[in-house]
Amino acid sequence: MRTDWTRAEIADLFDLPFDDLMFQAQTVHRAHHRSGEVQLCTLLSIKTGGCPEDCGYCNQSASAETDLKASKLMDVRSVLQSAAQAKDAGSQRFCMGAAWRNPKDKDMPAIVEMVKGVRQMGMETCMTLGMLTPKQAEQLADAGLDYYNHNIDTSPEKYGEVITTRTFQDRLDTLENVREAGINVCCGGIVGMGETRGDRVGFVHALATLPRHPESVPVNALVPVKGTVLGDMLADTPLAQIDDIEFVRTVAVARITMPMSMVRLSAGRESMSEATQALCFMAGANSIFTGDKLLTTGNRGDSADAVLFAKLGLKAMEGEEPARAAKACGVAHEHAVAAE
Ligand code: SAM
Ligand code: DTB
Ligand code: SF4
Repeated sequence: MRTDWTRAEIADLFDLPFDDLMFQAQTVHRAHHRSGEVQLCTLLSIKTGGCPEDCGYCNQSASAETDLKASKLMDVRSVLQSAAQAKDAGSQRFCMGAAWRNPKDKDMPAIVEMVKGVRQMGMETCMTLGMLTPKQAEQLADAGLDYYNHNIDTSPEKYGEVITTRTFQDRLDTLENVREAGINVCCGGIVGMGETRGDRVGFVHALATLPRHPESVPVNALVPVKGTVLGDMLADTPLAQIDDIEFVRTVAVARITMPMSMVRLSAGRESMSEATQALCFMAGANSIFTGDKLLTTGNRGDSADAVLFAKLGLKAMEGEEPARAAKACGVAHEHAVAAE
């Protein structure tokens, strides 16, 4: 897979006439993925609020002026109960998120139990706990963690305007620790934070030129929350809101530049029209978060999604995603798809 994309090439993709861009994205998508299948993932906030980081979009930051109630790390039993519900609702992957700068070593035994318990239920596991040391990444790998989510969020240039308490390089360091430990990487970001087209180019470029593409790429549309820096900024300047077509373009360019990755249409679906979501699936998004809650904010809910899937003829993905299947049997990915 190409990891030598230039910014100019990515900018040219963004600039394509919309139907050419969509045609290219669909062509790449169909060469590497089963069309019409969407992976279902469920989120749970296992530790909410009171976070020492100052991410400008996040209502879980202690610096946000929201009425979100902070809570301690959930107990293992309650987490496993939620996971069982998610499995019954047809979810393939259970993603556990904590509002931490980084996990403390004293938290690791409970975290390890959560990973082991969810895996025993036959679901894939994902965690997002902030920065990890190499040792913590190894502990998670030993517990059997399948994916670790850690987003670069935006372009390297824009990053410092959004978060000041940790650097872009800190994020890359954790991603490297996760890779080194042999855990699959889930890494993406947020569109609609008042960034420029150039920032969106820089964001996709940073992902598509990582030494290995993330296996999952979540593309979030900012969920503006009152009391957060960016939520308030958008309320004051509605024109800064992302245009639907520009959002779809971002999904399409991510698909084209990272052909094997799962591209996840993540936060923001609740306020997105069905037509825009349909365009995102056509642009190569093939994974979503299910249920009526993301971590702390609302999501569309399973019945609305069932209606949308029926309208679009989409079905829940079963079995392993292509990138992992190819890795597991040690064959080039193209051969794995061709053999199906
Ligand atoms: N604390 C951990 C961290 O930041 O790495 C994990 C949880 S954090 C909530 C996971 C990701 O959710 C963030 O990196 C960001 O991309 C996304 N996110 C958070 N708040 C959001 C919002 N209001 N709208 C869209 N995406 C959001
Ligand atoms: C990701 O990129 N999006 C998810 C997941 N990774 C952890 C989180 C979205 C959070 C949206 C705001 C909230 O519900 O708190
Ligand atoms: Fe904390 Fe994560 Fe929210 Fe940033 S995105 S404030 S690190 S919970």
